[in-house]
Amino acid sequence: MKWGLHRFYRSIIAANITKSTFNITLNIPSYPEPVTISIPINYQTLLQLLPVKIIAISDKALAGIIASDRFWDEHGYRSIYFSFEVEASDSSVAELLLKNAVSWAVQWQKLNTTELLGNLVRVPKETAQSFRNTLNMLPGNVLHSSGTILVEEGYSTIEMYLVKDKTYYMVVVHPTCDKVSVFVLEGDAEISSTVNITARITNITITASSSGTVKIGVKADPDSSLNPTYVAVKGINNLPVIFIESPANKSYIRSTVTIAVNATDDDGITSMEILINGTKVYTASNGGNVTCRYSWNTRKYVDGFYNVTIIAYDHYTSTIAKIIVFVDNTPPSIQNLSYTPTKPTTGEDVTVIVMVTDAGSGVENVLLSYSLDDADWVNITMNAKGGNIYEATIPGQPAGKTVQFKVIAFDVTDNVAVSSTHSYKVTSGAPTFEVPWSLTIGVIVALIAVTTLITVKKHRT
Ligand SMILES: [Ca+2]
Ligand SMILES: [Ca+2]
Repeated sequence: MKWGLHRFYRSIIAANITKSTFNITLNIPSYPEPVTISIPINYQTLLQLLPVKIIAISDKALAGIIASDRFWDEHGYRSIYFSFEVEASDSSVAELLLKNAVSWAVQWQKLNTTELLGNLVRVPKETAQSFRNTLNMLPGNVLHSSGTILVEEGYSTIEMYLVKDKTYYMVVVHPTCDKVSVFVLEGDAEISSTVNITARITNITITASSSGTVKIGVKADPDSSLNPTYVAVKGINNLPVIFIESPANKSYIRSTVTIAVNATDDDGITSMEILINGTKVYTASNGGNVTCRYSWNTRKYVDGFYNVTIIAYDHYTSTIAKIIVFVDNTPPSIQNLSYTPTKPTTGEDVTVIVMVTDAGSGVENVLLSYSLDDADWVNITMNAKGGNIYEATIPGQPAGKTVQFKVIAFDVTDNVAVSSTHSYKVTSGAPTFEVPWSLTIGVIVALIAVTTLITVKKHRT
């Protein structure tokens, strides 16, 4: 470590920070190449540890005293770190330092004077309020927010997609440094103004000359080593608009259906997803493809209700659209088919009665299909009689005709069920003559009348 802590310190304050990676380049004198170390940052932990205060530092920065006051936490504390062995000195100054350190530490008390911005960066309450006021006054929506660390020689990178000729506002909260500077690292944009809202808040206006990804570098004022910082970017961004062409909301579907979706957006659709009952079944492969068609084979799903969710993403946010559909791949059930009379004679109509039910989408249509002596089949619609009963009549036929018939039932989604085929042969009715009951009564009445007449005549003679 001959090259010293000082150089290591300089490497840290010259670090480049991208998203959650801290990239440090070390120039080790006896080593031919610079050594780059990438350290993943756990912002939740790191930003909570800050700030610590440097109470004193020696001329060459080789010795110092650092103090920390965790005053916002009910389990907080005060601590002081001496980078040298202060107790080894017999000087009265050393003793005073130790006494004062202990005295300060035991006076710890919780102070409710701060709040966590974005649950990450601790700032005084008035700074948090000014930050919110500043954001509220700017037009548009918050497109980006993050906690980061600003260093004085390197920079933190904020990456964004900017749309041509649109204006964006980057509000930076820097509770431990007086000034920040911002510059365009990559991309077609320019910083049009930098305004200090308060001592700890800076508003930077950025305009884009063409649409695309822009990398903005942010660094701290010189003489500020490591600074917890909160950044929010605001600009006008319209939400993606989704139009579901098919299937219709609340519709019944069967077999294979096409989920056809169209999405549009001011800064472009970056991707689109289709989810069925929460499971992703389709992801649009290329950005900017605003129409997607997904063939959904519903036969792989059991009958019932399904939520179809479409999510369309632009560069900052997303829109969700939902429909509900009912899958019905099960045909209706045909039961209790009967017909009367079962042995019709010449010209006698035959009535067919059947029960048809459908547990899914419901019965749409029931047909009676019949054929005379194997000729073409004729379909007639059966009448719903209530209680799932359907009825139709096969017209009377001449004797000798053979009639075949069956029932065909459709549900709302066009699943079809066909009954077994029944048949009967029309007879002439001649071989068995039966006297109708009314005729029998008439004959008896006539016989009684004749008998009575004869009896009366016998009495007179
Ligand atoms: Ca948009
Ligand atoms: Ca059905």
